[in-house]
Amino acid sequence: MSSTLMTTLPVVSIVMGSESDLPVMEECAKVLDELKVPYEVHVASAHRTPRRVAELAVAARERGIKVFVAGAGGAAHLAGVIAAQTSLPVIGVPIDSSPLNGLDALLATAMMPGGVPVATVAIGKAGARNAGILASQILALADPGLERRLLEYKVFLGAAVEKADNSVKSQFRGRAGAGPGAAGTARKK
Ligand code: RP5
Repeated sequence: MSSTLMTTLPVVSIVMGSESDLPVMEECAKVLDELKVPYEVHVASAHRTPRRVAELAVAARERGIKVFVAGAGGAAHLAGVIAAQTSLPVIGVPIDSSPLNGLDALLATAMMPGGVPVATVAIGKAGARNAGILASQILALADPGLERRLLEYKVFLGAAVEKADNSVKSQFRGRAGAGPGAAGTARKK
């Protein structure tokens, strides 16, 4: 019962480069809510408020933070700049906020020089959600309760696919060419 996550003090720090990134980064917050992982949220920009980013990175351990999740778009240096100033793990979320639809942010976030890793997830909302799950998986190494909630989440994901499988099969049932209870070759033209 000595787990850090038994407290309400934040253990994940979500940082985004702009308020315009919030609709994407909200997905990270949502999954942390579902998994009951306490977090803090900041807007700080590697380019517009570099000193603020440095303060957040350097003082994170003192605040009890264990993992950073940093999301930014365009020339996305936020995750890398945080990683440069802390030994905490940093997960980077490339955001599709530019004319290049996040490809620029993906490369800027992932292509870090040797020695300064950023664990980069997919572009956009799926990436933000995965960042929350990955942060939780890191924390779960020392938290059996969280590990249990992550396993329950996997069961939930599997059940959703099985439900979809049944739903799609029922839509094809009775159609010419469809096998018993399955899609079969019904879509053959
Ligand atoms: C990046 O520039 C931010 O992370 C955001 O994705 C993008 C646009 O920011 P705003 O101009 O909307 O503030 O630094």
